[in-house]
Amino acid sequence: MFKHVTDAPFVKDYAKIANDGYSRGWHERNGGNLSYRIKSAEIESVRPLLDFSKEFVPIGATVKNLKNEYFLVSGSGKFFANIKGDEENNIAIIEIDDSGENYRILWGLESGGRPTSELPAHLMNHSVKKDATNGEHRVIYHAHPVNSIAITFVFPLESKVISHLLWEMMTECPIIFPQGVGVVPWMVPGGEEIAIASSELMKKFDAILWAHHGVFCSGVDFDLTFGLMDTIEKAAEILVKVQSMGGIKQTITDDGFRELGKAFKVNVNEDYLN
Ligand code: 2HA
Ligand code: ZN
Repeated sequence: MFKHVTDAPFVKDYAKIANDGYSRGWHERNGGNLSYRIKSAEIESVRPLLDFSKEFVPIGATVKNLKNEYFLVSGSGKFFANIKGDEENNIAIIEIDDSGENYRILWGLESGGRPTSELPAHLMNHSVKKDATNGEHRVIYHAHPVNSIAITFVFPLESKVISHLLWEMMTECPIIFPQGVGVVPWMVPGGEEIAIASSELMKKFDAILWAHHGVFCSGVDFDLTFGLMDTIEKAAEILVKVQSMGGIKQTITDDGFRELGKAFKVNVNEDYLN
């Protein structure tokens, strides 16, 4: 049992990752959002500090398999720069109701506010990933990393093309994201349409590139999810540099990717190899 919600390790880990993302330059102003599906032992460890008196309000999506789950989420319009050290005003613990259609705030956003504008996309992605990974994935992370956005102005917006290029940029990429990266064409953010498009792709991918906007990643814990974002962004940065030096002159072959898959016991997505 903790004296403050902010003493709980899952809240500390959340704030650390938010701050790391900010330090990387991925969260200008209120850009990006982060959500964590809280484990039951973790929610019990802070339960006496939660306020169960607020009304439930609509999510804007239906997430039946997340009913009665608890999430730690960033606040709409809140700046990642401010999360660490001022958690209670910038993030919130929310509870999903029995229908999977409504949520209420149990803690946080003390000076007012709502959960992230991308709450429908976050919860629909959690819903898909909970099923697809037997409950293993708990983190959904959205950021605005410069190079990952930049490449969506130059290369075809096709999952196969972008995935293959990113794999080529760094030998460990096909091991870290063997399925590749899904690509969502440009859409208005914050709504149901982009949430549905993203969650469709999340059935297959752990990372999605939103054209001209940013990246969505899913993972087991904060470190792995942040690590995935970081790897994709680094590969995108190398791609920008290679392109700026005149483009690819030599690269890793597709048989090389197949050998990597064998050596590291991962299934590199054969649909994306030639
Ligand atoms: O400002 O990143 O996609 C938050 C966002 C919306
Ligand atoms: Zn965004």
